[in-house]
Amino acid sequence: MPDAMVAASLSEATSGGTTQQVDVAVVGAGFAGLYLLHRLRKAGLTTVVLEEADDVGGTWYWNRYPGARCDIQTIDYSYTFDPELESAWKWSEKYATQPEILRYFGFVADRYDLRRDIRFRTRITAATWDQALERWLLTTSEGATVACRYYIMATGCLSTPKPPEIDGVKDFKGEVYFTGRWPHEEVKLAAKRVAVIGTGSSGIQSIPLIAEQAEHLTVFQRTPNFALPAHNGPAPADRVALLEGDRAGYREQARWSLAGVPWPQQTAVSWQLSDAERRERLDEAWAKGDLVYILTQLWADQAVDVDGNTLLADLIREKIREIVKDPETAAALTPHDHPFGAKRPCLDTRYYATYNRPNVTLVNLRQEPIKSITASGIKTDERTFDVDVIVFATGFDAMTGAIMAVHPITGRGGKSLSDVWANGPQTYLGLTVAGFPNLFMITGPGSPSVLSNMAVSIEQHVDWVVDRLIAMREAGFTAIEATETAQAGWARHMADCATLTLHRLANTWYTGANVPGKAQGVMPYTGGVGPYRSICNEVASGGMLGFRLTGPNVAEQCNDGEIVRLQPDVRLVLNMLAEMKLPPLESFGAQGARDFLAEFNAARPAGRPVGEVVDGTLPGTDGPLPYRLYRPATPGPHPIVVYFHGGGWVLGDQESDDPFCRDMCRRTGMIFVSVGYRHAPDHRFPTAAEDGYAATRWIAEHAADLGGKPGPVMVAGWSAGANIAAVTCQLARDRGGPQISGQLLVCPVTDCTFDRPSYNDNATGYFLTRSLMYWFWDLYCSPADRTDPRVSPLRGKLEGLPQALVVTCEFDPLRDEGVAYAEALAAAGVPVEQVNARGHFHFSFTMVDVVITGVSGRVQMAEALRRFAGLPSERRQADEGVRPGQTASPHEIASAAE
Ligand code: N01
Repeated sequence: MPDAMVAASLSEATSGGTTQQVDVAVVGAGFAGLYLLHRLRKAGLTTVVLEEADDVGGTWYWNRYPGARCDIQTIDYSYTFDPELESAWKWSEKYATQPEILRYFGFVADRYDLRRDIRFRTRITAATWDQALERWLLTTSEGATVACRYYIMATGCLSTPKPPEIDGVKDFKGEVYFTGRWPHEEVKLAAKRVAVIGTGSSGIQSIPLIAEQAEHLTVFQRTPNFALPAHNGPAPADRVALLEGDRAGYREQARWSLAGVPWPQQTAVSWQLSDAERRERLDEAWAKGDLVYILTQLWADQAVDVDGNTLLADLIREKIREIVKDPETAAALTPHDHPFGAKRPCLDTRYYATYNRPNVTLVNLRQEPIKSITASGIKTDERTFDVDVIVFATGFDAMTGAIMAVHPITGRGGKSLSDVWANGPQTYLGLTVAGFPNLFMITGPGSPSVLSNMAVSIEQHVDWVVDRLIAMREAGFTAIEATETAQAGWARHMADCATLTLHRLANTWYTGANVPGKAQGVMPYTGGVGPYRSICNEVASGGMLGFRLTGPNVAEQCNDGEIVRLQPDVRLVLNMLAEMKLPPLESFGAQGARDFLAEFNAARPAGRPVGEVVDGTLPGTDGPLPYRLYRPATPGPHPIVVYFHGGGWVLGDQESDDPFCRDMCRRTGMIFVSVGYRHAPDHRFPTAAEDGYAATRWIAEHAADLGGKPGPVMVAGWSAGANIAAVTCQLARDRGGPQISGQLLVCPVTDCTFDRPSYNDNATGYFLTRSLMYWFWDLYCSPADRTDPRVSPLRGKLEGLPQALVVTCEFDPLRDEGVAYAEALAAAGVPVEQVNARGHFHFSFTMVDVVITGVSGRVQMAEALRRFAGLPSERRQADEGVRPGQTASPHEIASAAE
């Protein structure tokens, strides 16, 4: 509806009351709101910003407590959209104080003349979508109502302070302060007895400064947090040189990094480093005083693997004990309930040392919870503390609070956002919500937001949204809305991403756990800033995938679908491979492809340590075959798994699936013997199959010599190796042994036809291509032999085979023949479990420590092998996540983690 008609209609509805009509209304004049206003104006869109405070600054306007500073280096925590702005402003410190940051926002507001479109001291009291007018109608606490075509929440993630949830706060006769709503006038704490409740970032930043002023400070701590020294001072010369040497390159690197700060991806894994090397890395990071560095740069597995994380957390715990003199206080300050980084760690200035001061007392609320606040102070289960001042550093209703709790938002058909989000926030890209047309959120739940440098994420969101509005205007569209399919797909992708990191293993404001009664689940996007940016770009370039666009004079456009169906790490691997623009593997020739593979494997993360790795040879039918044996660190004898590597009967050797064999050896507590069977084209069909059988027979006969348990063995394999494992089971049944108690077939080749749907759907773009498979088959097996069960086990007799686990991957050309084999085994009465790993590709499970989301599949494989061997289940809590065939919401993951 045109503006004039909207005006007439609104005038009637409000009985002539005033309504401000704009293209866009923005809530909040903080980091995001200011940049939005600037960009929207430049795009020629009339805009009003509504701000509750009486000046710009957002979170930096409200959080004025002593010690408030940013904890991302300020050179990274700045606008980057205008190089002239960058050179016009110089930060005075590595981590700027709140007053300096606030001055910066004032400077930006003045430089771009932003204040004239900001209505200060104005709260939105309700926002309702009027479908007939195609406008959001906003009622406000001050002045005219607003009618806008687009409504953008730039409300920040940590804007709504959480009530302290302690009885008796109103009875207290002394002074009460909230760090998130600190007074503008000076707060005098000298000669006063002060209590601080809460030891998150706000508490940890303010406690040392309050301790310096107060007569006595009592800190009430419920959960200790990890804090690292900031070592504030001038911006580090090396970082400044890097920035100034190539400003554009530096900023671009930040935009494509994982956390929004240009540090490279760490490649060394913890188990490759000695104790001394790990300690040295921690000492270096400790001296650097950089949160993102310590969160990402020590070793590659620190944020994704519980064991890798514990190594780091233990070193930090040592540091705390070194600083805090009283052992009981040190113990109380040392976190043990969450992995390092899973809860937001803090940067501090003399935080731990503050507890060595005679005027500071720590009260451990885990031992003596607060009962109530009284007129004179704080009462715990055991003691009463009389104080003059209470400072609540108790945090925020994070991520959703400012969007949802501040005012009712009513979308299409009277849908309330509070109802839609009752079980946790549902968004598409963290930017939009199905059922709420023309509503956008900047750094909303479902976007990297608080797990990133907010400056980078805000600019990316603002640019994406404004660019879309411009494109819509050019195409004649006036309304945009996410589809339910796209939103559900995003929830699935979020859940997949949540299994990548350890955030799911902590009860934090990231998961909503800090607010009683709030739905719980990992709210920020854990897949990283760069990957997220590429997804947003893909949505736009893919015809606004997952959005419905409408306009008065154009046909509706809806390119519906899910933007990411691959597991997040699989997507990264495939993108990386695509960028390498490799020639097809088969074009190298057999030896060239083997050399390439060896080089490729040399660059992967080293396999994890096991008890012992022994190389040997065993007698094959025509001479010795090499093998590599992986023995667990636990006392033997262990059950034995005979393993056959992948490589299309042409590539690979007994070492080429080394990380997988190590991982499975550790998970199962079993000996893995990886067999070096002979390869095509030198040794064609049925050599590989016969070698596999001969090796299994010899290993079973020599189990005790190898340190294994005498009795049945198990067989396992991946790809063509799984083909050999399956064939070995058939031969063992038909040739009178050896006894095999179970078969693990991972992405097996089971048949020689190439016409199943998965061959058509997944034979390009997922590395294992149709032409590569043709090449393998041609080198190994003549067409006349291909229906022989020794290469197409699906065509063999299946009765009487050992129990099986068949693992297939959704995006694998071989998926359907694996499924067919499992179904045929079941039909033949063989006990079989079949798992189809959603979002995975042919290489997912053997790319150990690269495709992190493959862990849950390998957990299932280990469980199956233990079952085959008659051993009890041995699941670790940290491995629990989404089973590969299933979907779980982030909320289910959090509760599983609990
Ligand atoms: O809040 P928090 P914050 N009784 O939720 C405790 C950003 N930030 O304002 O952990 C007793 O982290 C609560 O205990 P527990 C940064 O992202 C950045 O400090 O729930 N205690 C916890 O100790 C940060 O993470 C900077 O058991 C109660 C504390 O209060 C986020 O804002 C500076 C309680 C709350 O910690 C939030 O930080 C400041 C109760 N009833 C903040 N209720 C920078 O440096 C809560 N607690 C940029």
